[in-house]
Formats: sequence, structure tokens, C-alpha cells
Amino acid sequence: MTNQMNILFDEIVVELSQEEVLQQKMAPANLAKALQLFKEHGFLKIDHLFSKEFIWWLAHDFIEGLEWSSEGELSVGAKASHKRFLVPVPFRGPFNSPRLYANPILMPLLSELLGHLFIIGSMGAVTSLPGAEDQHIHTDYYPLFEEDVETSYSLPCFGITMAIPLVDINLLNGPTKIWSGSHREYPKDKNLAPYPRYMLFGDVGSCYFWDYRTFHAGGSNYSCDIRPLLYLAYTRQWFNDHLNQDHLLLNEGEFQKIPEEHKRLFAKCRFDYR
Ligand SMILES: O=C(O)CCC(=O)C(=O)O
Repeated sequence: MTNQMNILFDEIVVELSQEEVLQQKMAPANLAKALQLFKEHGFLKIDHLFSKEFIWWLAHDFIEGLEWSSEGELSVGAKASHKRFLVPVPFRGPFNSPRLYANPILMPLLSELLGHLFIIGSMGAVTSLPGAEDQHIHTDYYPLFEEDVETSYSLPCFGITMAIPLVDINLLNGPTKIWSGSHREYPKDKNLAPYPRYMLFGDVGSCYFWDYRTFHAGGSNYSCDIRPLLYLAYTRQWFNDHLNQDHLLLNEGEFQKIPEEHKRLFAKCRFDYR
């Protein structure tokens, strides 16, 4: 048992002005604030990043394509925890869109955090079913240098998980619990007691993202509906994930639709997906 309180207040949020949304560009002061918050806490939320219509389009496409078993569980993807599935999402249809994978507001932020050579490692949707229980607390990767955890946690960021709610996410259907500052020092206390716990959730159009090293856990789904949370994994180009299976489902035809300037993001693509 921990005696931690959940912090729900929108402190670690960047709001975009109408001007920024219109221009699809963060003002320098907001970009600086976003970088500072992310580096301090190990995660960040951005409100009103995408148009709701665009996300509803993605959600419709994703939900229509789901395959179910006769037991009422998903028959696609890998089980991440109780009633929680990692469903690979192909880059096709609305998902093969630069406003999603190379969002002009996010790109400068990602360049600052991961260096300008960053790539996409994977895309999928963490889909929790009604009744899903709290997930175990974890990071998205282990310390890069297992014999020197301290150094591993003092280095710049090498991977970011970008989470995009495909439905309005709230405390009922499954926030992501996250421990502020846990990306800076590998927690010695397994209850993460020194780190304030926040709840990440948001309406369609928002997104939140965390450093691979930040401790987090998907929350229970107490609602009657599925909770799909789209994710894109962005990493430095040299990073190879030996812990999670990468899903970069993109065939040659879809690759041709990608604007030249963004093709480098798909450097890991193997074209073994039809
Ligand atoms: O479901 C969530 O909110 C987070 C899931 C997650 O972190 C994972 O499956 O690795």
C-alpha cells in the first residue's frame, strides 16, 4: 500500500492558442515551456493538438477493424495485462497521414528531445476492455546500461511513447497513472513513494507522452466500453528495442504515399507487411 495521492490538476499541460493551432506551430515560449515540463516530470500533455473529426475518423477505422474471440476478448494483438491488449495498427487509410505521424506541432519538440534524426519504431493501440484491472507499474525500457543504472537515468531521452486517446478518456474508463520525476533516478523504493503520482487522461484531440524511463501503469476500465489509446513510439535512430515487439506495419504502396521529407522516419520499415 502507498499513501500517495493522485494529482489530477492540469499542471503538466501545454495549451495551444488559436493562433498556434491555425499556424500548426508552437510559439517559442510555449515550446520552451513544453521542453522544460517534459524534462522535469518525464511526461507532458498537450490539449487540442488534433481536430476531433480527424481522431473520430481514426477511431472509427480502428474499432471497425477489431477482431473478437467467441469469449468476448480481442483476438488481435498481444495481451499486456488483464483485459488490456496491444493491437498493432497499420499505416494505411487515415493512419497514413503526416498530421498524425509527423505532426507539425510535435516535430520540433521531438527533435529537441530525441535529436533531429529520430525515427518511428512502432504504432499500435493499447485497448483496455470493460473490467480491465490496474496494470502493473513499469517503464517502456530497462536502463540502457544495466551495470550503471545511475548513468542510464542521467542521460538524455532516447525514446518517447506518444499516446493519443481515440475516445474521450477519463478516470472511469482508464487514465494512465504516471510518477513524476521517476525518469531521472531509477526508483530505489518499489512503491515509488518519493514521486508524485499524476493521472493522464484527456478528450479526443489531446495527446500525452512520456519518456521510456518514466514509471507508469494503465488504470482500470470501469466503463462499459473499450478504451483504445493509440500510441506511436519515437526513438533515436540507433535504438533497437529488445524488450517490446516493434510494429511498423507499412507496405511499399503506403510508403510511396509518404512525403519525401518524412520518409526517413520509417527507416526501420522492412516491407514484410502486405
Ligand atoms: O493503458 C495504458 O494507459 C498504458 C499502457 C501501457 O503503458 C503499456 O501497455 O505498456
